[in-house]
Amino acid sequence: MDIFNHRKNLIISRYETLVTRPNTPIEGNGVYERYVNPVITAEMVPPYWKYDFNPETNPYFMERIGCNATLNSGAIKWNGKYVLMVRVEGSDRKSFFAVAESPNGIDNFRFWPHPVTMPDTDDPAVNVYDMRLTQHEDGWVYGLFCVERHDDSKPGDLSAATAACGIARTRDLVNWERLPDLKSKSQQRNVVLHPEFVNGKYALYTRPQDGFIDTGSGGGIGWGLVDDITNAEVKDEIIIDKRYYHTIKEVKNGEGPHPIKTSRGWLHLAHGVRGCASGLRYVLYLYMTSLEEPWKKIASPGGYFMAPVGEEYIGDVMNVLFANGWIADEDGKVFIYYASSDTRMHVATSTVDRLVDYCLNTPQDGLSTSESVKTLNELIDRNLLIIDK
Ligand code: M1P
Repeated sequence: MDIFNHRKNLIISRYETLVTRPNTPIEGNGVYERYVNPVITAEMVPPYWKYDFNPETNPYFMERIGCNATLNSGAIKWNGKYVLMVRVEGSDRKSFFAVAESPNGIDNFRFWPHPVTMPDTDDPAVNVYDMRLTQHEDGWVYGLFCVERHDDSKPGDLSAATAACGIARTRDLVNWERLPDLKSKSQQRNVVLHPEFVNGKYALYTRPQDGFIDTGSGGGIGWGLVDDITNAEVKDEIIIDKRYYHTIKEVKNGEGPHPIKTSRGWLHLAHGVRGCASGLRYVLYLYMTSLEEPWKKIASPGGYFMAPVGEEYIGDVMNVLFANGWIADEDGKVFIYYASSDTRMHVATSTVDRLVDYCLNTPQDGLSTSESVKTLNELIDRNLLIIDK
């Protein structure tokens, strides 16, 4: 067989093996189950996105357009399928959005034929990433994402960038209407649209930050109301989930996907960041807010909910878990889609009941060693009474 057909068959067969391999859960700590395989990797991007399939122009069947990573994905249940809005990063470092769907949420994810063609605003971005999908009660599906541009106030610095919140909406996940970027007093990343109107207005979870990387004086996850989503402006922002010294969110934090409505309150998934000798460490945590007043925190379990394990530590940006998508099924099952080390996508499953139990019954961070040991001793003493019997 000639080299073209030999390589074409090999690449297609490897791809088919990967996208059809079954995934199985790993028994864990009772709060959630991880799965044996990642759900989407750069190798699961369709071969016809990477290779020129014409033997005349590509006789060696060489890759023409490389894919570096598949990461931080929004999620939505769509026509009965589990759909991810994947951040695909090319080997040229540019990210774009592409939809992948699975019949069961844990394996057999396949990309739709084309990536998303996202319209630009009058001020085109250099890079876009990390879309949060919200099926809003106004009838539209919104995608809020980070829009990155060079910071032209620093002409000599090729690493100087600015972050803003891009806003677009759709009715089919294919055709998008781009709205003006969010106006706010500071740079923004990790902005998320709440699914319901609050006091008749659109509500946003924000993450005010002084610079592109540093949150600086930005105190944590913010909350602001917007009168008109077609010209969105946050005039007043309050901090609803603060950063604290010597916690998992000392350096920064950010809202994940939009919260899930439960009978006990809004259930939130977020990421927290702290510094260590090897750089920044990103972990996931949960918290809850009041049903009636979603800006008021009612539960704040201490520590992280998920942190990297095994190969999750390794990738382009080490020691990172990041989540901006989850799906709650009507039967209460929850699919948590998270990326590890800015490289690949995974799923973990749980239920609304278990996650709410975790939030309401995990001790809060007492903010000192003494308080942590006191809390631990209380559990041990209660347990020893039971075990000794
Ligand atoms: O590299 C880790 C993450 O860094 C940023 O998140 P944050 O704004 O909270 O620091 C984002 O660039 C995110 O995409 C990335 O995964």
